[in-house]
Amino acid sequence: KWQPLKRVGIIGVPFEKGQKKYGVSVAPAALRYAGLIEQLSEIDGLDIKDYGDIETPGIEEVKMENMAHLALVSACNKKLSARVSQVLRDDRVVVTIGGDHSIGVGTVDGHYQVNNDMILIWVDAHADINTNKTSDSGSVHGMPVALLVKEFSGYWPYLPTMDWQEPLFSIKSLGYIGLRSVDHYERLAIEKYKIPTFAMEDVEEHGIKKSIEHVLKKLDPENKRPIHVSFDIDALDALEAPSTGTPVRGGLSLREAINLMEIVYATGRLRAVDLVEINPALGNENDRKQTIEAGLCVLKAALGFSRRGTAPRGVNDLPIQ
Ligand code: 5AB
Ligand code: MN
Ligand code: MN
Ligand code: MN
Repeated sequence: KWQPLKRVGIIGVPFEKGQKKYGVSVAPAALRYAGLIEQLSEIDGLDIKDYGDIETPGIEEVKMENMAHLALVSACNKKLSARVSQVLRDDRVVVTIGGDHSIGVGTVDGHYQVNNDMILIWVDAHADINTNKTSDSGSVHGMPVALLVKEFSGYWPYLPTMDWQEPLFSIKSLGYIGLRSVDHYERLAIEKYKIPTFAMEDVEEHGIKKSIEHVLKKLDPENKRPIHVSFDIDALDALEAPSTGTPVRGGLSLREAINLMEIVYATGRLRAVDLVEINPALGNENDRKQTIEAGLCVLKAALGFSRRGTAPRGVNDLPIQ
């Protein structure tokens, strides 16, 4: 009964205050400049609408222990959440281009508002499930999952400016793929809450196809729940996607990431994809080009691009002379 939705809505989020390096906020412009809309439009039958960028100027900072720029992160995510809900209500798959991964708070919150039965696949080298008590960096891009899940509310203090966001999403609806740089308390959380996790050694053992299939089956044995994939470009091997703030060697190949997305697409249940942490200011010209190209390949696979190619519609012979 599920069919891939051929209508797509694009949101750009030029936001970088969830981490410390300059440049992630340039990614939406860089991807658009590289031909994001044009390339997606070439996919058979896709109807693309660009919802523009989320901007939140003039927000006043608040102080929060070991949590940088909370008020800015909060304001951006509040606006983003509303936009994500709007795109889904317009009956489109929402594609959000970050920005750093702190924007996962807004995309998942906005998705949950519309589909409260959604499942979340976090594809990342990192687990992003630190609280301000467990984080070594104090950067919110390492905390979005902890902010989102209701099971974690007791681990947070009162967070000023975050009243709009009620964590209702359950950790039981979350799975991980690609992990290889997990902090100690993050690992404790994964074990305590039995989060279905295919870290790199598990991908090694089962292959990427079985890995994503196992996670999907575990979270949704009846194949009936909408899917949200939050894809951090650093899930890819640092040699394949070098222009990112926290690169880690030994990650997914682009081929594996494409295959993962193709499998999710084929379910017909993909309703939201985030592509985050591309930082065009890091590395040289070639690094930047390679990283952006990899991001575009991942998105195209998620939206039904076929590596086999597609014959022209309604035509059954080559043009005759
Ligand atoms: B990313 C680290 N766990 O909390 C932390 O890129 C890294 O969104 C977070 O996955 C990486 O600072 C955040 C050490
Ligand atoms: Mn991340
Ligand atoms: Mn990461
Ligand atoms: Mn990163």
